[in-house]
Amino acid sequence: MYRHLLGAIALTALAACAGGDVVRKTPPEGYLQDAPARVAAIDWSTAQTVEVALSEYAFTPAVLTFEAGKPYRLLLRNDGSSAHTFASMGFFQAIAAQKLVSGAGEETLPYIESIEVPSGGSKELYFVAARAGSFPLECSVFLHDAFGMTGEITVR
Ligand SMILES: [Cu+2]
Repeated sequence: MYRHLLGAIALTALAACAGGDVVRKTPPEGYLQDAPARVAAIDWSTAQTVEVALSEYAFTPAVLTFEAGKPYRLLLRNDGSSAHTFASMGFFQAIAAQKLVSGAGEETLPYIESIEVPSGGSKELYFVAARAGSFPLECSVFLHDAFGMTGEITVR
């Protein structure tokens, strides 16, 4: 209970400095504990770019597929008029993230729960896919998932 409370306080503090992103510097339970070694083993010049547009109320494309062992640059672009998030805990637990780049700078080796993209803005996530599976994707802004802002991510 006490541990959970501390975790919640730490998360709130981190979220406040990262422009709406929920990111931690040490791997929470369920995340890849060996992410730094996986990131170090990759030739990042071979990263394939995948672009996803966020808008009211959709991800385009809404179905994403990545191959385990391959590096990617996921470019999240908000074409809408309000902030949206790219939230998929299962997916974030299945990857080793090298860095999350935004206009404000970059976070290296982030353990991500949610990425927020402001209206008109973009963020880039460099990651290597690791664990196979299918994971639900949603925008965590109130009611956006109910309006259809959902998707699915597969790592194979
Ligand atoms: Cu949204």
